[in-house]
Amino acid sequence: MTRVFSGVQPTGHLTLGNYLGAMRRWAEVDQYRADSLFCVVDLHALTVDHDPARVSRLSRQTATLLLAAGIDPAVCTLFLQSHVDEHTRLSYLLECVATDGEMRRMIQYKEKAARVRDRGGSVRLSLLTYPVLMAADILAYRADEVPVGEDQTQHVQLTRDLAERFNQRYGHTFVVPRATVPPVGARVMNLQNPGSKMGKSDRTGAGVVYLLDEPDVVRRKVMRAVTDSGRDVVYDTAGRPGVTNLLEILAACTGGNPESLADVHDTYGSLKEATAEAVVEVLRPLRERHRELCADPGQVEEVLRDGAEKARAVARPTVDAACRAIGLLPAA
Ligand code: AQP
Repeated sequence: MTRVFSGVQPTGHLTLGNYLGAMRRWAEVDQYRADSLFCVVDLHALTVDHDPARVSRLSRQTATLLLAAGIDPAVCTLFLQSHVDEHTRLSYLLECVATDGEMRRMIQYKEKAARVRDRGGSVRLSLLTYPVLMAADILAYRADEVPVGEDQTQHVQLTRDLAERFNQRYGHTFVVPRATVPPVGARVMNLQNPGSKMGKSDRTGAGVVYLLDEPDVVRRKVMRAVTDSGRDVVYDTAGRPGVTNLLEILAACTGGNPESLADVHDTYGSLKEATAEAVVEVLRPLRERHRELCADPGQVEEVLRDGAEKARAVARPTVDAACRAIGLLPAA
């Protein structure tokens, strides 16, 4: 059976980008067709300046939102990365096959490091090595597929390179995984700045729809989305990024085709209204389920405890095999 692994970082409140690019597919498709593991990758949240109490809070909230989105622990495994030591054990072994040049070429590293430096901060070493830990997250489970948004495909390619290199040098140990991205919604852009990805670490949040935004807040953000000069609704990523982003969001929420939707709406106003309502409707059941789950926090903790146990049992034999292959003696 195909195995799927993917994760989400508790670095902020989850966004519509996280949902349309990744979580929705995990819940609606992947968990039913594959042996699936989904992980709140909390160690990755420590790679930038962080408030410990906030990371704890967001880790719980992220797990709760995954359940609210329909992740069903009866058919898949949901857990916290830091609860399974195999991730960090394997990460070190992979650091021994990765090169610093490879790390420095990662687009996300360059962007995030530049942001840290612009704010006068120092770049943490863990930000540079983050893609190796992500490779360990995936390879520990011998995952075949990694369903992600477009921004993560470079990291999955690196994971493939490291797996192939390790297998070649030390004997076949890892499955070489492949990224899968959704046909629409793979890169949801910021509503105020359609040249940038809608991200949860955005400073103002004005162009970001958060999954827990009230319906009126969602409507306001979409209605204030930056559009382009010109009046007609045209699907054109390079020439009309703002309008194209709205068409993509509308298509992802309604199951339509973004190019055909451009013919349905004559004005920016009509497109924005339709998009706002579609987003509100997509998020409604998720918000309701989240409210119910918050009333029973013990349930989420139990899911995470069971999930970590299941995940450990899958990861341990592979990580032990990697240790032996690279030359480490097993503990007596
Ligand atoms: N804007 C987006 N459009 C489509 N997919 C997206 N994803 C994130 N943003 C978008 C996908 O969501 C999954 C989990 O993302 P992550 O937690 O690993 O964080 P990230 O990719 O670094 O994105 P964020 O939300 O923007 O976080 P920050 O601001 O902290 O960097 C991934 O599959 C991702 O592709």
